[in-house]
Amino acid sequence: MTNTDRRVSERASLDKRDLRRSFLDNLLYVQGKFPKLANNADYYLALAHTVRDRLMQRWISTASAYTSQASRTVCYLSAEFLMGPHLGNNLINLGIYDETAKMVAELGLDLEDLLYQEEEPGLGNGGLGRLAACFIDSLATLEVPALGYGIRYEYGIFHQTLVDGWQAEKTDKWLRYGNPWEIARPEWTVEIRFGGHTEQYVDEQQRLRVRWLPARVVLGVPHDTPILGYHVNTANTLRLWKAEAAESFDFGQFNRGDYAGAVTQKIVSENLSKVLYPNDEQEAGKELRLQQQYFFVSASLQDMLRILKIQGVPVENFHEKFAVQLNDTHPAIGVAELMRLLVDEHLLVWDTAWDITCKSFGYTNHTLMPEALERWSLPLFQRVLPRHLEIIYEINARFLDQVRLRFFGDEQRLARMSLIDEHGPRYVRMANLACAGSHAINGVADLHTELLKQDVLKDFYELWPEKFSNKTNGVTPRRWIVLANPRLTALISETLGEGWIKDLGQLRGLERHVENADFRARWAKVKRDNKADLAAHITRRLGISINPDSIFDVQVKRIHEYKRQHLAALHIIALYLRIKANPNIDLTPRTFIFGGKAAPGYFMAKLMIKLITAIGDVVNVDPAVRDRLKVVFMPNFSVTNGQRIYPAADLSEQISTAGKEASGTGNMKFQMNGALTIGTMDGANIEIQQEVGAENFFQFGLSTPEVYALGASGYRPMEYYQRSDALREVIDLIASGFFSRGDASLFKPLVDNLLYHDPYFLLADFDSYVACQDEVASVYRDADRWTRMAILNSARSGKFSSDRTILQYCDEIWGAKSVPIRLLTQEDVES
Ligand code: HBZ
Repeated sequence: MTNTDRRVSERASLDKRDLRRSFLDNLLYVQGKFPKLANNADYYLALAHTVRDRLMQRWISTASAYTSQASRTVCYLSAEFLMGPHLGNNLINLGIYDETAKMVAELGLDLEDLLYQEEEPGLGNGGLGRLAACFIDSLATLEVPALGYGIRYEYGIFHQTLVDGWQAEKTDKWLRYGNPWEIARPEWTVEIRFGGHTEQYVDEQQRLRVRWLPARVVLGVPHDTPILGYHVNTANTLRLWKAEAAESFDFGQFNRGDYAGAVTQKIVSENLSKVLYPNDEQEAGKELRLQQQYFFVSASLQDMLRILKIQGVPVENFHEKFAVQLNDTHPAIGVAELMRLLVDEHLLVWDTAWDITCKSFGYTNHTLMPEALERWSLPLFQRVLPRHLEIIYEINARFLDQVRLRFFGDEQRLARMSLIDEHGPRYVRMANLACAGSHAINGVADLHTELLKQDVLKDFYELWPEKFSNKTNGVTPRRWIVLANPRLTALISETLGEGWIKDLGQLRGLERHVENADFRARWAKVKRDNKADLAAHITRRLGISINPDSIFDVQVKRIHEYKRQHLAALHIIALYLRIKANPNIDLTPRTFIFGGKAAPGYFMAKLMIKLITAIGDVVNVDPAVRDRLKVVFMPNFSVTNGQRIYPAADLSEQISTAGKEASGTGNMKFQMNGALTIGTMDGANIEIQQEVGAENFFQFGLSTPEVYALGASGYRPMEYYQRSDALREVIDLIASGFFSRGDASLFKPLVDNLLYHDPYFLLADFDSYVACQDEVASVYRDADRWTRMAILNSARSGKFSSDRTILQYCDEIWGAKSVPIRLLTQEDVES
């Protein structure tokens, strides 16, 4: 080997000595530091580059295999990818986590410290964005050709701090110190057009065509991140688009002397990928959001057409090469954009183009809340995407003809199904566009899919029942067990071998060990150690001391009324009142841990955070409580924080109003890590209970039909308040100003909302919830029984691996198959 050859293979080598050499080299040549001067941030970046080098051979081998093979590629279009930190995950998937920990330890460093240096890419709000991240992990692990397409937001989800118990938002400057995981690909830049008008013309074949004359062009520059599968050679690509101005200066304006005006144009263009919108805000008027959606969808579809061309595949075969999945309606404009590209640019006839479009797209719905269904006001839409509005009118005309034939004379149905809402001011309905242009429509849990068919998408189901199917969500066990919970991973692997990591169903093997007292003791110790770690972290960060032997009762997720964090708050107050009434009461000690962000414009959610922190301020210091209750709100819940929290939880709170939570995925992360669930019969909770058995699940509350019936019969929350002494005392205590230093007005909006409206039925479910929590407390006292239940919960969590979910999408929607990757050698690459 020549010297250069050795350098190249050393950079791909997984051998510990080579890792050390590369690590120190990168510190020198990438960071420009030597050990004496280097800080942990330098060491993190040196290590990140060391790992990235080792991904390259796999990434190139994968790209090369995909270029030469005719396999179908999954294109997952999502406005959000909530990835979490890459370094630890890549070490695990490469199989060099332990080697690397030893290597850095020999240099006097702690791998965990280095991992925590990484600024996580928080390019998502919550479940929907995190689902996309779990899916691309599973696609790579299952060796399925796939591309994730999204937006490279310069600012991800805001950073949450607490100021006097209120949420405060700070911008998330995740790119501040650079991003070692991405590679910009300016050579594949595309142009995205906006605004202007259209005109008709006659082409050479004397056919009438439409030309779009945009007012503005923005560039989309792809930034690629390798997504390595677990213990495979497949490294797929997450391709995120950054917006740039078409010209740094508008020379026309510059020459006219308007330097500032020219620069303003540049800023306007680059705003497109500037910031992630926090959800739950009124969106219909947000022009920039529609522009963002079109920006990344158009860039992605153009990119697919470029790939098709390189491979010499005719555009007529687009759908054979690509399965394009719409992660909710945010990318639904893709239906109209693909039609435009095929008809206006590639000159296909309408019917052919429509056939290709419908065969390419699948649509996943993530919400039942009617107010969350996306729609854009017609004038706004017309202003931003004039050509697409014409295309949508044409799709709509043909679509409604079909409906008219099937449902003769049913004018109301036509009005409901139209892609244009004409009830008042007119809107484009994105869910209707997604349904019309997709061959497959799916919900994300059994109940959710049933409710879609019966309610939100009923008309579409009646027209096309064959398009509908369920795909229950899942989460990746690589990040949520192996990386987050090394102690549990070691115990399980010692017991079952390592096969479970890629085939989570194998966890069933743990059931055989439930009756083994030694195994139970080891299981309990893992949980106890994880709890001690989290307790220490909380004490360090928040100065609250915590008893690791108390029940860790955890609710982490976005803050929303339908998720009912305030129901948990009412329960805490009920326990507090019991102590006040009877100071020596024998109460099972509990630590309530909350985490989650509220949309900045969502007043009630912010007030819920304030209520929780206010309860903590009282309960945590009241000597009468004698440390039996602690209330902690952990600021800035994120993927990174989740990785500390799930492994330490005893009890998982999944207490949404039945029929409101499409699926939930946090519920699955808790279950895998051996927490028991207290939950309503909502979303995937139902399937979790089916798997673990009713005897291993704490169920409470109204069912969906009961919620509907109560709502229809005229729900009067005040009656529940009057009937239940415990409930009345709790509400009265909040209303009195006890938790707000005597200021009775502070929580009045929340209290009044519960007493007079209570749209999420907290008061109706309160007694049932408290009784169920009493059962939790009593079971917890039997430590052995609790541990058995915890083991069974993990053992029966196999269904909720995202590998299972992805295999179902591949078989039933995408028609995609695995393509194993052979590692290219240095000679292959150079020849
Ligand atoms: O998607 C969530 C559902 O609430 C949850 O039940 C489900 O498990 C999860 C994955 O299927 N939905 C979201 O997370 N939705 C958003 O984050 C969202 C983002 C932008 C929006 C609207 C919603 O404009």
